[in-house]
Amino acid sequence: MSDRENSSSFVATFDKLICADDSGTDENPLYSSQDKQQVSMSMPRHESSRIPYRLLTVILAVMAVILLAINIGLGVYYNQLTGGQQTIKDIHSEVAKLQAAYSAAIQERIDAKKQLDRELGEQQRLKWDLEHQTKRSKDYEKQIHKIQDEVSELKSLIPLFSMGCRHCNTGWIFLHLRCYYFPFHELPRRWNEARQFCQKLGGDLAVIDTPEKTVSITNLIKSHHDAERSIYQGAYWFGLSDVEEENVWKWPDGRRLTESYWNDGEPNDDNDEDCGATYPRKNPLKAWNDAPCNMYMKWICEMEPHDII
Ligand code: MMA
Ligand code: CA
Repeated sequence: MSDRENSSSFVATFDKLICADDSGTDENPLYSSQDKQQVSMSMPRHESSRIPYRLLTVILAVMAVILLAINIGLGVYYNQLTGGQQTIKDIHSEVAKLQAAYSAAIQERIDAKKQLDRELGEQQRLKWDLEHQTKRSKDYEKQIHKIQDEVSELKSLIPLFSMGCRHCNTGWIFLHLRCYYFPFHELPRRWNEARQFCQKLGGDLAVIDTPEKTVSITNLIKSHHDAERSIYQGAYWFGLSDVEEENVWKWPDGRRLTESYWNDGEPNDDNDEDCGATYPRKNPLKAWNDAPCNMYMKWICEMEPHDII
C-alpha cells in the first residue's frame, strides 16, 4: 500500500468518524452539514486533510523526542543528584571516621605524653640512684683499699711472731721486718763517715731495695722535713755507691743494684758523684740522686732485729 492510498484511507476513516458524530446529533452548530459542505467546497478534499496530519505527526514526533530528551536529562540529573547525595553521605561518613580517628590519635597522644612523663620521672630517679650508688661504690672502694693496707701491714707482722719476739734497739724504727735509724740530731757527715757510724752500732747504711721500703722511708723523712727548706737540705745518705766501678751501683753487702728509684736524669755523675742519697720528694719512686761522696748530709742506718736479751 502506497503513502497516498494510506492517507486517503485514513481520511476516509476520519470522515466517517466525523459523519457518524454529526449524524448522531444536531446539537453542535459548528459541525452542521452546511459547514461541512463549505469546507469541502473551499479546498480539494484530499489536500486539506493530509498536511495537518503530517505536521501533527512531525510535531508529535518532535515533542516525543523532546520529551524523551527531557526524560533522559532528568534521569541523568536525578542520577547525578542521587550520586552527589551519595558522595555527600560518603564524605560525611569519611569526615566522621576521620574525626573519630583524630580524637583517638589525640587521646593516644595524651596517653603517650603521660607515659613519657612517667618514664622520664622513672629515668630521673634511676639517674639519682645511679649517682648515689656510684658514690657509695667509690666510698666502698676507698674502704677496701684502706682495709687492704691494714691487712698487708698486719700480714707483715706475722713473720715477726713466727720468728719469736724480736725487736729493734731504742731509737731505731721497725719497718718491713728491719730496724732503721735516722740520726736526726747528729751533725751531717760524709758518706764513708756515716757508714762507719752505722757499722759501729752493729749495722750498715740502709738498703732500699723494694718499693714498700722507699715509700715508708720517703714518708718518714718527709715528715721530718721543714717544707720551707730546699729538699737538698733534707738529703740522707743510704747504702748505695759506684765507687769501685763507675756506673756499677752496689749495696754494702756487694749485691748489685737491680730495682732503683732514681729521680729523672739521675744518676748523672755530675761532679764525680759515686754515692747514693735519698730526698723527701713527692714521688718516693723517684727519690734518689747520685751525689759527691764527700758531701755532708744526714744518713740512714739499718740492722736486723734481734732477740730480747
Ligand atoms: C744538682 C744535680 C744533681 C747533682 C747535684 C749536686 C741540685 O742537684 O745536678 O744531679 O747530683 O746538683 O749537688
Ligand atoms: Ca747527681
